[in-house]
Amino acid sequence: LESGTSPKLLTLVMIDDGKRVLLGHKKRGFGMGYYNGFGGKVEPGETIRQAAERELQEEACIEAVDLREAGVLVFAFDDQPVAWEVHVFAASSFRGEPAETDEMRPVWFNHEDVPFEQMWADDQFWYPLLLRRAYFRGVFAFTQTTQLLWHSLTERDPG
Ligand code: 6OG
Repeated sequence: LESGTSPKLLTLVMIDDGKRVLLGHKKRGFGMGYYNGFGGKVEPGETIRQAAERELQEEACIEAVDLREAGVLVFAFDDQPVAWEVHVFAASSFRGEPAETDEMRPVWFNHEDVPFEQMWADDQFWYPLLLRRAYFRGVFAFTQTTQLLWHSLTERDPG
């Protein structure tokens, strides 16, 4: 493989206390205007888990207590040279108080009120699996950045 073909690694942390989920309203950059979990790019020299912890601290000002691997999402965009591999983590408890940052405004949603119409189109498919703690792997193809063309979602053993 050419060096340019390896996927870009990112993280996404979902805080879910069993009744409510904490989402951030993204104020700038990629996915602006959408509600999403907290995360970003894995930096050189850090593990994927460390990146997840760092981004949660940077974007929501909290530290997860019981961070677990929830699944992996692969995004292919027709206008991006490489696929994105997003490692999804979940936690039900955390230390600190969620606070607004330059990037995100945190908002709690009851499970029945999760605003899927203001979220990335893939979320409605994998969120139910996350809630019942099924480890998932999804592949999603997007065009014009946000239009979902195709997807595949499977449950599997972690690892
Ligand atoms: P920064 O640009 O903030 O990292 N992300 C997505 N999340 C979902 N649910 N669906 C998508 O569909 C996504 N594409 C990217 C990964 C971007 C953050 O947004 C997530 C990161 O947490 C395409 O550094």
